[in-house]
Amino acid sequence: MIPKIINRRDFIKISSLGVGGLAVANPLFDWLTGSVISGETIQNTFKRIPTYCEVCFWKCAGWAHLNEKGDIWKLTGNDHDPHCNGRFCPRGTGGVGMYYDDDRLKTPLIRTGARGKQVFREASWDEAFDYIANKMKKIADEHGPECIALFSHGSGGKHFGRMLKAFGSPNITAPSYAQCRGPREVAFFATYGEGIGSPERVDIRDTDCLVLIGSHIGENMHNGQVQEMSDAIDKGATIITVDPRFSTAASKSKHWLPIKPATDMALLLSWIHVIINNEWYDKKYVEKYTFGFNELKEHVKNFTPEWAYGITTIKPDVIRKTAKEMANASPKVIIHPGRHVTWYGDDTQRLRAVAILNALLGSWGRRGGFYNPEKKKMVKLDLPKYPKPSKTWRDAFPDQYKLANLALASGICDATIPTAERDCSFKGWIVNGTNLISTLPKPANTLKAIQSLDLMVVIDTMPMEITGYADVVLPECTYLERYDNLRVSAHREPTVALRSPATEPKYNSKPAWWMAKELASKLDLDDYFPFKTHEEELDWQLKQIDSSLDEMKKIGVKKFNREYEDLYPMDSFEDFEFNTNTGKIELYSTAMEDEGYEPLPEYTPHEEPPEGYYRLIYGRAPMHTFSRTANNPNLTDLMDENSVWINPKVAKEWDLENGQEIWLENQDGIVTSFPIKVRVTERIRWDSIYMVHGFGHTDKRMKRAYGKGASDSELITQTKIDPVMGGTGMRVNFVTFLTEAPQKGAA
Ligand SMILES: Nc1nc2c(c(=O)[nH]1)N[C@H]1C(S)=C(S)[C@@H](COP(=O)(O)OP(=O)(O)OC[C@H]3O[C@@H](n4cnc5c(=O)[nH]c(N)nc54)[C@H](O)[C@@H]3O)O[C@H]1N2
Ligand SMILES: Nc1nc2c(c(=O)[nH]1)N[C@H]1C(S)=C(S)[C@@H](COP(=O)(O)OP(=O)(O)OC[C@H]3O[C@@H](n4cnc5c(=O)[nH]c(N)nc54)[C@H](O)[C@@H]3O)O[C@H]1N2
Ligand code: SF4
Ligand SMILES: [Mo]
Repeated sequence: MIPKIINRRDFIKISSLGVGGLAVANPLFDWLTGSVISGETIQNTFKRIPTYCEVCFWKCAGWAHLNEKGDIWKLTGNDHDPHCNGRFCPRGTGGVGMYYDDDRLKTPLIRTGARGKQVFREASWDEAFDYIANKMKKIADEHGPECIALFSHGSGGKHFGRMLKAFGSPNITAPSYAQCRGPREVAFFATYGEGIGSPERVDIRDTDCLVLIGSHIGENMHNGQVQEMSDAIDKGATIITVDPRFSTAASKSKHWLPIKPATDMALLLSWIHVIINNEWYDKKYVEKYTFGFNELKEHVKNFTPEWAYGITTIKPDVIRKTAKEMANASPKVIIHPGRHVTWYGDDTQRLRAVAILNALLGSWGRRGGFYNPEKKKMVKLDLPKYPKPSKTWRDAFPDQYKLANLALASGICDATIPTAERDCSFKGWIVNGTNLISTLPKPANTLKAIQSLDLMVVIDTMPMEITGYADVVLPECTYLERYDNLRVSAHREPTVALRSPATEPKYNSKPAWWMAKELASKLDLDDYFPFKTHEEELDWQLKQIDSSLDEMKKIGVKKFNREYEDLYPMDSFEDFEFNTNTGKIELYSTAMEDEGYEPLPEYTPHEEPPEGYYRLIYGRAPMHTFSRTANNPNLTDLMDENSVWINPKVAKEWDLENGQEIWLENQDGIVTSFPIKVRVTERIRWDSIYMVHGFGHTDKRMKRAYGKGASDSELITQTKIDPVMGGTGMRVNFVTFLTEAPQKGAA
């Protein structure tokens, strides 16, 4: 049972503990409600255990506090962790709800009925592993081990990845690339020879001007960034937010540019035009470090603010004024690269324009711009060499997506559906910690791929939709009940953080490390897991860097000195060779040109909503993470459904009222499974509607989440694929409203 301490009232009390004075002094702390209790100030704690949070991938390090009975009663941030500075966000604080959730997966399951019908029987771990190992061997014999793919988001991916590479498959993928930040990494790599990484290397703490283009920090609760943005505002930084919606960030901004969606490229090109034409760029920096300035200047000569106005609806004087703000702050200015950037299919090019703008303003490698992160170098485990695979996912896409530097989740999904032309089709999926039904676009496509598999294994903590399609479901214990790999993160200073179990795994659940080792053993791959326990492995690793498991259990986070004093390498204007073909920051990208892509970003118009339809845009709510928190008792107490934001003009036209339940239907006639409540608000443009991702769950085994709100994923039946790296642009769907319940079966 859930201990009393985390009932609704107490949780909200915990969440707002300590906010008091700060909240008055700085309304920005409203965003951080729940995050301002520090691990050092807690009373009533009998014992505290170090961990890092798994509620999202910011991975804040903190403490699980136990009471005298040994129950986990509170989670707080670790003061020495740069990801969180001692404060968890509301989701992190509420993470304990994942442990106490009664709907959790409790024991291994083997499917007995048709896929998706959710007829399972309980099985022992040994039986489940035998089943999987036999199927894996059969697939390897018949098709090759490369025909098994791992989809993973989260810590367990590393363990299953080791097992799969040892088995002979390199096909390991995460939706956080082709459905999230892939285009950004490719664009910055093409420009600077380095990606952005996570946590983003943005020096918001010291910036004078932060430009957010659809990056809704404050609803996107990436902890350290929200805190730094709040501090920057206190210090007088200018915030410029470009968003068709009046986001939380927009409400804290000096300039809100309510852009017509899908037209950001025109605004970016016009800003570049203005900055070059007025000679507002950092001349010394551009001269010393960049390549292709003259080509860029020629390229943008016609992209005037007047031209952009016709496309973006942003007035020319606003474009000029905001460009001037950025120039005034240069080099302490950040045009934020965003994170979920797979929007319209020309995303790599849009992010190239962002990278170029930063280069013109001299912000890369400068204080208040982009810092140079450093990671602690770890000693690798001494494992046998992995077998050399004879094919990879890439073979399914000859001559496509040539700059993709990681495997595409959507690509492997597509390649699983058998066609006459393809020879690299997949026969087995291992799915860990990713609810592909709501994560990949085009759910019907995902289901088609799943139906053609010989083996589907799902490792999860919850009976999410994806588990309903598995042959074998393996219940993982939550992050509060297990060790995991060390968090070795790149930041201003290198840090290493430990996740250790605060309590025994509940029910018959187990950690991913143990599952991967046991499976490896059934596959005769024991040599790849040379340690008896994960604990031993971690202790060995820590000892190589002059620490130990004992030490880390006491401190949770260990900071190391930087090896090089180059946090802001370009501030000194010393010579620097960038990891690009020319050794310079490539305003003109030779890498793109070599592969047949536009070396300078071009504006391409995107399709507009048909009459009576509105563009579907989606985002985050501060108290939830994707679909993974939808059943968390603490967080559903704070928000248990999403709503659809509709402009008053549109609401009037359709005669819609605040709070009214409607269904959404997309351009392909797909209707949401459940109704969603209308929120009439000026905060959204008339040509778009907005909803928070992660709701509208269809799996009845999740009692709190089932049928609450609607799913944006169901409506994403069209994508625009980025030709450069295969990202799936998902904001190309249009919806209309149904005020009556649709006929049964219509959806
Ligand atoms: N329609 C739509 N699609 C999107 C997005 C969107 O906004 N809208 N966002 C995109 C982005 S930015 C990203 S990064 C991806 C995110 O995609 P995912 O990470 O796949 O997100 P979730 O749907 O939350 O799936 C997480 C799964 O992990 C399980 N889980 C949670 N904790 C654990 C654990 O400790 N162990 C195991 N084994 N499982 C665990 C949860 O129960 C859940 O089933 O989605 C992308 N797809
Ligand atoms: N609370 C919470 N925080 C999270 C997450 C979470 O699930 N919950 N997920 C994390 C993850 S993995 C990611 S990737 C990030 C995602 O967060 P971000 O990278 O910040 O944002 P996006 O999801 O790309 O964008 C959402 C915003 O884009 C706006 N928008 C829509 N269309 C357009 C357009 O055409 N142009 C412009 N300029 N704006 C547009 C929307 O109105 C919305 O405000 O959030 C992270 N933080
Ligand atoms: S930002 Fe919040 S949810 Fe994400 S890791 Fe940190 S505390 Fe956890
Ligand atoms: Mo993401």
